[in-house]
Amino acid sequence: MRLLSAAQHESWEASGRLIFRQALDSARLTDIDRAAREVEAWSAQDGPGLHHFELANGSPKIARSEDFEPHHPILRDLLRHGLISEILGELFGEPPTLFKEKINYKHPGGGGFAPHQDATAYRFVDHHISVMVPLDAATQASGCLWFCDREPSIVPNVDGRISSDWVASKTWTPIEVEAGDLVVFDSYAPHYSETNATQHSRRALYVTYNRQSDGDFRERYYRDKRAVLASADTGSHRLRISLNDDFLGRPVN
Ligand SMILES: O=C(O)CCC(=O)C(=O)O
Repeated sequence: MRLLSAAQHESWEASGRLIFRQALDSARLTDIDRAAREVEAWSAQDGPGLHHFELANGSPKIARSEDFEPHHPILRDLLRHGLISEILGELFGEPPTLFKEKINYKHPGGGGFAPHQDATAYRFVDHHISVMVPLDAATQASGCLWFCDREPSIVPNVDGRISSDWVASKTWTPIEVEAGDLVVFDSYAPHYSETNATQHSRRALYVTYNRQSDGDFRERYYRDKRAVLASADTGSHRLRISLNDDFLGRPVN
């Protein structure tokens, strides 16, 4: 049975994004929220996962956690079974394979992301689809995602940051969401977000998949990413948390 309507498929083909309002029920959301807080606590305890910190509103804050799926059964279940996998299966036309997972916390003052396509950061496979699972409301003030319509290929960029002329030539749409919504987007869909200018956190879990027939690269992706970040020459003014040099948060000294 098809999960998505003809109109949803049409909208996906045109824009490279789909929004599902209140797709997760409150019991599921409570479990995910608790799990995300456990992962956040690991960052302060030298626990499992890959964690990145930024200077936000004058003090060090956790900016991102990654590579936690093997260590958290509730998140593993969410990422590998049920609604999200089913939506991805229908969009890919075959079962999805998990490529990577992350939580962007965007606590008050937390940095935004310059316009980019995820495709320039995701090695080993040409095409991915990601799902944003908001854990808090994301508004224009708190740094929601902004998209323009999908592109068929990589657009002009430097280290993943799309050129400002190209950005200025497009129309960008803010996607404001609540906890419980899902935003599905293609790895060629250009997007950006602003700094969180509110007093509330804007946490979001992002989970990325590729087609099963393209192979399972999750372990290799994290091995490669840890090696690249360890050798990245970031200078003192930029913080590198992605293989794209797109994060606008400030480094902790
Ligand atoms: O969470 C955000 O504000 C933007 C996320 C994003 O574009 C990314 O992590 O690549």
